[in-house]
Amino acid sequence: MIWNEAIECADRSEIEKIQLEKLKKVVAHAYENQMPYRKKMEAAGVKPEDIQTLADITKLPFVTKDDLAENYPTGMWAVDKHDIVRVHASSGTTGKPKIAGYTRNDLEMWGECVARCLAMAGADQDSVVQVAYGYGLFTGGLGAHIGAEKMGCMVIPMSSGNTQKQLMFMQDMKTNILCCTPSYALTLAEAAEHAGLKPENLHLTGGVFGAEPWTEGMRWEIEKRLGLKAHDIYGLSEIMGPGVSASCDENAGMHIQDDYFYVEVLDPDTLEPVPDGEKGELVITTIGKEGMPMIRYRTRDICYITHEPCACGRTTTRMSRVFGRTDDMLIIRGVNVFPSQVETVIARFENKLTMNYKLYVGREDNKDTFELAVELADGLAIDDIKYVEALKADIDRELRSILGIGCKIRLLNPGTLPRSEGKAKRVEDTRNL
Ligand code: DLL
Repeated sequence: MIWNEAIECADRSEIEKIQLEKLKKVVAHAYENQMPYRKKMEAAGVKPEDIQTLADITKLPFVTKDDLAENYPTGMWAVDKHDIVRVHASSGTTGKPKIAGYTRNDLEMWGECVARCLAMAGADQDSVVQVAYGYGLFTGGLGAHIGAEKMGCMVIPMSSGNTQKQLMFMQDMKTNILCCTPSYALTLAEAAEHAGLKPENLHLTGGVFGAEPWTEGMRWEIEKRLGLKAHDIYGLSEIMGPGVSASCDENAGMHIQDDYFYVEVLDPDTLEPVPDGEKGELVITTIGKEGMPMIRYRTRDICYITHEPCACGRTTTRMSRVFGRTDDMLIIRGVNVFPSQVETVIARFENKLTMNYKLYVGREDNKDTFELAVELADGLAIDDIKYVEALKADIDRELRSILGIGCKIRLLNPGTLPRSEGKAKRVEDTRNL
């Protein structure tokens, strides 16, 4: 099913007409109501009336995650707080998150975008949709939820974790659409196998998996082990959450909701556009959002796009899967982690730890592993087991409160880690994603 054929299959010229109209509107809105962006426009000497064609977007300044940090918590909001009805947040580069505010219209738009994505995965009004993304500040749970509800599905708001219970609901409620991270889909597959369940004992037909990088190999494995068709869904909290784009049955890239997001792919060094089919940094302009419009937001995600129509009949712009990032953000068990956040925690133990640390990220039994190795300060005894264990517990508590996930901690004698001779290599990620 195509949820909104009029838009998703419109002529490109029709789509571009809508985009231009909405681009002009959002630029005027930001200029009037988003002071940090107005300042940027003034510094660049550009006014809303300078936007007369879609190509004029290149006259506009970029927004980055630093703008969100500098204007923390709500300086990038462009409406009165009274009009914000929902808040979500994701990791910032330090202890403070990036906070997004949504108006009622923004939530309506979000539901529409996600409904389109669910339809790509075969969902309809009769579907039973099990949402196993986390509910809370993370956009995954409530984002998938709002789209499934809009579609009129029966939504099971499981949130993540509780794997045995997930399997019980899947069988007893005859879940046919599963929404979760691809790594959690594999965990569920493994648990199902341990419980002696075969794909045919489940009723799954489609999966809507995203929030972290994954590979074609993982997709095949999930499809085989859960007996469903796996679809990729992309999004980010600053822009909206899940639903910016998703893949259809053709598995030929993710369809972007062109009437809500205008995308550019730029060379991350020169910030010049690259041709369709060439990899670069995805830059997104929200052309329908009120609460926190983002103009030319540098996602740091690497992908390519195409404007060719898809065999499914949709004409929307398609993006490839995400190949990586231009910054050092890691996604571990679905949670965004910046090494700088870990550094903030280490710095809090200034008399006990040195700033010599290394993060090891790997994969065991389809689960991400995450370890912090850090050197003790000079003069501290590593063989005082009681002291070391208590210190580890303190570090773990602080890390959990900032990162939202736990981490194995290894304390080392001073001088153990190799010293940097240039850029310190703080992260060893062996997951090959
Ligand atoms: O991960 C939103 C989301 C929830 C998307 C559920 C899909 C499903 P954030 O926590 O702000 O938001 O993280 C956004 O995650 O910039 C990408 O680097 C990465 N990411 C999201 N979806 C995908 C995907 C949500 N399908 C960051 N493939 C983004 C690869 C993805 N990376």
